[in-house]
Amino acid sequence: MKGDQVKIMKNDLDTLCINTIRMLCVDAVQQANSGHPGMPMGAAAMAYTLWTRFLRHNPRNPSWPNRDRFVLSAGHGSMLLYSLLHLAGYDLPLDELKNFRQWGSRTPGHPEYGRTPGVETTTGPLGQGFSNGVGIAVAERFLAARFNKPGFTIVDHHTYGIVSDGDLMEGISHEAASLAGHLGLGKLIYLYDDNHISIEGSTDIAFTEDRMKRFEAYKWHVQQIEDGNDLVAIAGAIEKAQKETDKPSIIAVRTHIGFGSPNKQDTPSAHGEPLGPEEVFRTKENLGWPSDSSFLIPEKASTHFLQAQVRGNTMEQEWNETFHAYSQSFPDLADTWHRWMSQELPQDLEKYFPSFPPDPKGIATRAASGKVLNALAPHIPNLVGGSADLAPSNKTLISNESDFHAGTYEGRNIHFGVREHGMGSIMNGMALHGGLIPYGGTFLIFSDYMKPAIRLAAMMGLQIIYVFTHDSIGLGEDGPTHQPIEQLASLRSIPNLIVLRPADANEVAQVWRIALQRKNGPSALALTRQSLPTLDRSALGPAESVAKGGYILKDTDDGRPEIILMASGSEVPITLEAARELEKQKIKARVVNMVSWELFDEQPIDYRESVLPEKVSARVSLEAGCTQGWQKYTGAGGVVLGIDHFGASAPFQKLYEEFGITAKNMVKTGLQLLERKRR
Ligand SMILES: Cc1ncc(C[n+]2csc(CCOP(=O)(O)OP(=O)(O)O)c2C)c(N)n1
Repeated sequence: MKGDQVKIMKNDLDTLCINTIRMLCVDAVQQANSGHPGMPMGAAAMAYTLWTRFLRHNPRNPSWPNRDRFVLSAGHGSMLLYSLLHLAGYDLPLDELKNFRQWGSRTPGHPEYGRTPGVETTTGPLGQGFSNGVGIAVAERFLAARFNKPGFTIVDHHTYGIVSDGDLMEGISHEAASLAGHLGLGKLIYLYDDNHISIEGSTDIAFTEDRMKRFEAYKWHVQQIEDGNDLVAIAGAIEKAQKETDKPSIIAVRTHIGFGSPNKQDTPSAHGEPLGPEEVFRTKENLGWPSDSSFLIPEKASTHFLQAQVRGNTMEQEWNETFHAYSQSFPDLADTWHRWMSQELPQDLEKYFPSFPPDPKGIATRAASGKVLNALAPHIPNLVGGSADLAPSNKTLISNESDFHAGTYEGRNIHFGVREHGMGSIMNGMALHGGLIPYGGTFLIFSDYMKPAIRLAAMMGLQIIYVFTHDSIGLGEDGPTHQPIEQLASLRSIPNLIVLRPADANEVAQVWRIALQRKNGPSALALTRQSLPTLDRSALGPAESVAKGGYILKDTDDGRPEIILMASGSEVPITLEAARELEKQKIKARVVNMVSWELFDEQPIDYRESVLPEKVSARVSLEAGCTQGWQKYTGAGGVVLGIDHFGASAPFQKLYEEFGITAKNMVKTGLQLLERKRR
């Protein structure tokens, strides 16, 4: 061990610290026999510079609201982040690093939000972190505009990230970069790990455009550094980036994947596999590190990194004092701040929910959604969002509110542009920041374009509201490319996402209530383009029952149906018509409105049994989408009516008729079913 100490002494403090990061990553990947050592080895120097000289954070309180955010977009390099968190003194003991990628550890293969203190977002799907960072920076600007007052800077932090070749190749980063440049998000600073290597080899095989010119065109501030170990150059570039307050910044840092490994540096094999015991030994030797050590953290390095705790405490203390003084001068704003940060809704919100009188002509549920949004928005000023260029169709615009754009960041209407994927991921970032309830609209069909971001929102348990309109063939003439078929089923298959398909205007108010109250996961509203009657509830189940997901909308006089008809959204009025027709034929039919499968499935068994009694096996469901999944409610003895093929371009009434989404078909099916059961 004596000899080891001598070797270490040869390093200056910076090199010692950087090699500490590198070797922790190498050792953890080797121990797990799985993971990605190369990226952390190459990016360690810039990460070290950022974390020890610039990042304003408090390892003792990872949720200090005004901390700088750090996003490791190249999530496969997770060990880099875990090493930094451990070394800076977050609650992540060394044993967790030794347990990298193991069951129950706080060091999963890719960073997972909520699992590890200090991890700001779940990354791994390349490009998502890049885009989340843009959303975080959007939230920072909005909150700064709303809360800061002369002499009181409450919100004022940077959003930093390390992004990789893969991040910059993915389309989503193009969308987010374009919007970030347009919005002039000057406090967003990315370090690009420009190591020229991805999995299949050199980036030359697939990625040869001038990336930095691209970013210049996006209106970013661009810098390049030739040597990824040149700490002076890196620090200088970050300083310059901080000074550029009108543009987001990217600093391309030429690094070397697997830096220090004699045989694997600059090769793709350093990307995603352990170096192997022999090469670990050689690498340590090469970097002047004790070659027989494992998970070594030299004391000098540890002391240096841990200064982050002292610095962080002081920073947070100062902020607390400022906030205390702010609370005296602006008590209402301070109170609002606390409510926003804890996702609280106004206590009197209930009285602002609109109700809609019965109306056979009715309105489209998208239009009702616009009315509900506009009735509630003035009372929920942290409800911030927009649409991917479809606001007039999605009815997502908040009237009498300004736009969020460069320089005027207090606006609540965000124009995401035709960038569904970027929008999804930016909303994730906004929610991750804290303080906002983001919502975003597009056509239901294009939920496919943002699905990876929806999935991550659900995984992270973020409160986000998706306003998906034009939710079926009911959109008519735009044809099969625009008509959702499998989208409802696809969204319903995502864990922790709830899909809500209301049947009339009053149910729209209910689904907004549910989405606003749901703090630990996203909600997707599926809304119609076409008008739906506003149901006369005097003889029907109340719209409030939507909270249970599925409920008896219309029952038989004695509550003992022979057949159960069920539907969601725009097919509910058709189903009511079918029930009336069956009644005329002396058949007792119950209509169940299945607004949300997820919420219904959460109900106690007794409730579910009361809605769908086991003994009534004659059941028919109707939904203008693919039939997949409805069998769980109709049972093997029931019939699922739906559309298991693509749509067509025609007026919607014609499409409903041609595809059998009619009361007539439901009645016929129901009669046949009863007949078969009688035989
Ligand atoms: C959306 C997405 N597609 C594919 C992958 C699988 N993947 C992980 S890393 C990687 C290559 C990334 O190369 P680069 O970003 O340059 O990382 P480096 O080789 O520098 O570690 C790929 C394709 C992924 N994580 N996310």
